Amino acid sequence: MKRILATSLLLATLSAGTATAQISLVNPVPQKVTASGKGIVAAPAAWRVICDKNRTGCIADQALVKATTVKQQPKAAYSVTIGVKGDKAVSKVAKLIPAKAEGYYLSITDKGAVVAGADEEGLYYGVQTLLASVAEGKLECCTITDWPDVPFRGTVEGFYGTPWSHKARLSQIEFYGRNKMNVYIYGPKDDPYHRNHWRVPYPDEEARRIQELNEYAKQCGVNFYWAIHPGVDIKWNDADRDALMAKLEKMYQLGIRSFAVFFDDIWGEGTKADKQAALLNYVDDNFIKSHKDVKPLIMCPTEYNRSWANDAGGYLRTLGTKMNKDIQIMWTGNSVVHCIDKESMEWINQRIDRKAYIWWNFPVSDFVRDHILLGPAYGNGLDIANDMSGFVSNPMEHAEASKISLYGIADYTWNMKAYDYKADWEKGLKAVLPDNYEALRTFALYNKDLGPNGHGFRREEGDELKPVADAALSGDLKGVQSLLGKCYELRMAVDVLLADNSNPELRRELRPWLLQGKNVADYGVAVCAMAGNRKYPNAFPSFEQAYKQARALQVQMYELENSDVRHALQPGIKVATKVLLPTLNKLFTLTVEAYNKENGTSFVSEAEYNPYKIESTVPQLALLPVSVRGNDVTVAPSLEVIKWAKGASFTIESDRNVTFAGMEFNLGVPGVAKNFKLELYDNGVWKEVSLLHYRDNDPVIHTGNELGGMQASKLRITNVSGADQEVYFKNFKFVKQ
Ligand code: 14T
Repeated sequence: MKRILATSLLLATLSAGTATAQISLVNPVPQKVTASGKGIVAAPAAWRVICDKNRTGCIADQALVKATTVKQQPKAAYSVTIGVKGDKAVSKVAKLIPAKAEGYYLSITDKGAVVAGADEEGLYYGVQTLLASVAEGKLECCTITDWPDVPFRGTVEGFYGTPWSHKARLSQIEFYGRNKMNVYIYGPKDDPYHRNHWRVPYPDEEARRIQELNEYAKQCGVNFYWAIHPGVDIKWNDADRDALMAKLEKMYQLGIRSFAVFFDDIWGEGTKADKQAALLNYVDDNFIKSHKDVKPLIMCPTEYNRSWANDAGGYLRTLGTKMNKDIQIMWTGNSVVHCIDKESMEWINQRIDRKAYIWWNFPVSDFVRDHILLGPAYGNGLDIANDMSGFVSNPMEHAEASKISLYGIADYTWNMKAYDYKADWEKGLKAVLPDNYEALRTFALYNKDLGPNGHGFRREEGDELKPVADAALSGDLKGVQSLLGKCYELRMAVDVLLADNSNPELRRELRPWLLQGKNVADYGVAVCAMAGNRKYPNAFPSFEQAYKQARALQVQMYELENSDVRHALQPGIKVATKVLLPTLNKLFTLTVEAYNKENGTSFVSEAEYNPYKIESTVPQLALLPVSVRGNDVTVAPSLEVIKWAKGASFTIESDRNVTFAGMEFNLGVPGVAKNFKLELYDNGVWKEVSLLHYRDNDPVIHTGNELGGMQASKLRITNVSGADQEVYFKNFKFVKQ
């Protein structure tokens, strides 16, 4: 008896275990799933759809028509009954439908399925769940009750750099619909009709494309928000108010029904809270609300994060009190790039007197263009669903690659408490590249962190590698072997991905990093061979040969970083920077040093050579990377407004004397050269070099002729104006002789 009980318990657990197999294909994780009836059965080859007449052709019905996994056939035995609360077709389950916006009830048996939405969106999501769960040809008998935690979920295309292509946008929108995200905010900084020429209507061609995106978004249950960015040069007068209204009306005529107005990253006249509030109230009263079918207006404030908020100035409180309550206000958190927690939500909500609409600056990489970010979306509080009105992610200009973390953001915003970012990441990788998931996973392990950056935002990378790294560096040959194994693994993954044809767009985006990944992996193999040779000379290539190869790969890594595949503005292609590459570099150095000592040789033991380092009392400049290409030494530009306090300075130090040929830099503001002093340090003395602009309206700062031929080991720029300065850091370069 006891035995039978144990066996049946075991069976029950087994089937419960496998029972999650189908539903685990569903993203986001549903709120409530109850296994029922027959467990897992084969999916039907075809099904017939039953619904009220007026429901035929709704987006949920369309999604079923388009589905390729299971065909629709009017005589099929398996029935799929769909409807919205109040429809006859679903009257029997009406009571089971959750009373939540976008919620649905779904029942799956071996005979048929019923999908009943709280509204049309809910029905659409129920159908998405059904479709995802049959994706592998099986069907799990269960009932699901589901709804989203956050009312607005999705992305804002709000990065600097090359805007997404039309094709990429269509693919994104499809992906959002499938993963139950309902927002796409169109606001690419480099679309002239969005920002610099916001008053000008789109030319026909562009207008048609926006229209097509909007139509497609409707079919996918996604609200296409069109954003305008008028703050750059807006005048607070009737003419500009009317220009704004006219542009919005034009977009309405194209079919757009959701709008946003951005005031980020501007200065001067455009930044005034009372003016912004008055203008947006006008837009809200006379445009948004006067059209019955338009979604609530979204605005991005100028002080969009806590570190920029000047509480005494009252900017946020003014928006909070003066701006209509149905206008949603965006917020990036405690700084420009930051994770969000309860305390920070409370801080902002109090000030704006409404729930903030989160603009999360991840996985955006426009400030670290040498990295690609393929890691999971983690770090936001799991208890803040009720503190926000929406949550959108600002992704990378690499649209396809961004889907890995966007998949997680869909899951997080739908069912926050259940969000398990590690499990989600695995699912996301599978969703993006089902055919070569393992390879993508291996490669992604080395492309998570951002490296040092001006926002100080870092991500976990390579924790799982640390024990292997420590063992290898302690001289344990087993450790070296394991490390070698990791390098082979990376090498294989890269080769597979370089030839992957199942997602060519992803391959195109990843290519520079794949090529660098190949270099890193090859370098690793060479370094492990050097270390292995020290213990087992017969089992490895000769030390000298392996050393030569390792050096050659160091050069190849450097050359690739400075080749045409790199980004023009922020050069470099960085892979595995957090643990793997530093480990290989250390192992290289240790191994060469030991070899030199034993053999009296003098092989170069330095692995990574950068003679320059920055020191600065302007915190925003202190972390910028310096890169060298030929005789050019450049400091990466920053996107930020730089608060350069009076007396604060910026120093570049070299580990040897440099002979200067020329220099120029650009602080983005004409006429500021007189506020700064340039000095070179040679042999214990600082010598001043003159600074000038060539033209009055040209912000580029040049140096006087005396610079040519001067020698120095340090270069320092100081704000000597006697006042704090707000400038940019657009360009910085000097040339050696
Ligand atoms: F509007 C914002 F919420 C926002 O984040 N704006 C920009 C965004 O377009 C950009 O992609 C993102 C990441 O670089 O951060 C903002 O860009 C900045 C960041 C700065 F620190 C622009 C100027 C800055 F000073």
